[in-house]
Amino acid sequence: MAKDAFDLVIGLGVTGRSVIRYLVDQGMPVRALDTREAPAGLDDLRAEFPKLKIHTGGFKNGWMKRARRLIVSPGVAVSTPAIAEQAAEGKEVVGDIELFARAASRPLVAITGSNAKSTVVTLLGEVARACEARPGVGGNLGVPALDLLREEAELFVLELSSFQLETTYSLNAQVASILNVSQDHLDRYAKFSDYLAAKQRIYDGCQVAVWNRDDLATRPQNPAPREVTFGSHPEAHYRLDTERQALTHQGQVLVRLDELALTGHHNAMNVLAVLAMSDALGFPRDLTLATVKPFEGLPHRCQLVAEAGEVRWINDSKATNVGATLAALTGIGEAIPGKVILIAGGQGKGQDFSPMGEPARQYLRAALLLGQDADKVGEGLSGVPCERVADMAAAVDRARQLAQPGDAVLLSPACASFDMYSGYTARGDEFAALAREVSGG
Ligand code: UMA
Ligand code: ADP
Repeated sequence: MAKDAFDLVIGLGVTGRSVIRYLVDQGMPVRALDTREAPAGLDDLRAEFPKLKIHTGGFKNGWMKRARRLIVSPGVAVSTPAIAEQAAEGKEVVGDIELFARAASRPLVAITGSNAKSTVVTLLGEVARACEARPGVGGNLGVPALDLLREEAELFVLELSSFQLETTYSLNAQVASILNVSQDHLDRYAKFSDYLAAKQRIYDGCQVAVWNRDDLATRPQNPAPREVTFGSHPEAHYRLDTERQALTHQGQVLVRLDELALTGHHNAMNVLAVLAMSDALGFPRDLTLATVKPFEGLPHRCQLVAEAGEVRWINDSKATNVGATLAALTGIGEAIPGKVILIAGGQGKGQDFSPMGEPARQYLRAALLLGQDADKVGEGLSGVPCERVADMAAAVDRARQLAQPGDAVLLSPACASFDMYSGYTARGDEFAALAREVSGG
């Protein structure tokens, strides 16, 4: 390496910090930049790495040219001209997951999908823990991947986003899975096929591919050495058998649906994926089933937060795309005696909301729409009474007036929250607090 060569870390968020920590630990020369003038936590970063050269407020031309390698955070598009120019000149452009993949010496389970990643990663992590496999669990969810290398893990379970996969070349997972694919992040991808292609990279070099038999976009485009499927399709290896109301493997019942704390078709798919991956890793079935059965799911995902006057208030703030809201609408619509009052809207990320129209007409009493793209969501819900509301308090207040016994008030926005909130948790927390208030605590 040339004497003054350095790696340039782009983006000073959670990922950038983990990359800096990792490279500094390796004794590698590193510099870092952020396109914002004053990224959050800059002072802490300077305190942690007093010698680190940091630039803020844009791409520093000289550094971009002189760096031997660019390590780009997932929130920064590699198509950004300043980065694309360097890549075109042959400079190596990678992300944190590529560095992780090159360094990790333990087996890896890599999981992506438009929805269900966090649920499946968390549950598989719990299964691995119950089986004493000492998993390091993280990635797009929770601990950034490179920080996991500091733990004494025997197995890694990573949630990976399409953004992370775009800059990854050597994943070589033992088990890899695309759980499902539906429209998302179209503000970042020119075409849906680009998003899909990013997701497909998860299978590169994998030993076992676990894919969704009901969703052919999840099938590896290049055949994997071993492929295992899940779904409700008759040919799925791990199958939701609606007649027997059970999850089966090769026709044998593994668990009845009424033994699971998780509910809804989408969660049946999630449990099947976990069962398939657990078997692929050779974990004992009894420990796996004992872990899976009582798992209640994560907060902000179809979570019951209040109930009064026979009205249920359900927080599904993590539904930041149409696919997730569809799962909630049908799952909850089918399960309750009454109708659903849907609270939706926010940043639409270029999605088409019309797939929500049919289940909305079937299950909704009304939709209360808020945020930047409220009108676009409303266009997808033709035939459903829609009202525009100013904020969450107005939405909850109006929902209280509309709700009848047997109904559910569902926050499932199908949109990102950043127009009004710091993130989906802040949005869900506000909804839950208001729901408890109107339900009498
Ligand atoms: N930045 C720039 N220029 C830009 C955009 C961002 O300089 O054009 C800077 C920001 O100023 C900031 C930093 O980059 O300082 C933020 O980097 P980032 O946006 O890549 O975010 P991180 O804090 O590194 O968090 C990322 C993931 N965020 C995104 O992919 C947007 C986190 O997923 C993830 O938990 C974390 O890495 C650890 O792996 C969040 C997420 O929303 C939860 N992910 C998306 C999703 O789940 O839908 C993909
Ligand atoms: P991700 O990490 O991919 O965002 P989460 O487990 O956090 O996934 O769930 C995100 C949203 O997707 C929630 O609204 C949840 O109810 C919904 N969801 C969970 N599993 C599925 C599935 N299999 N299909 C569609 N939506 C799902």
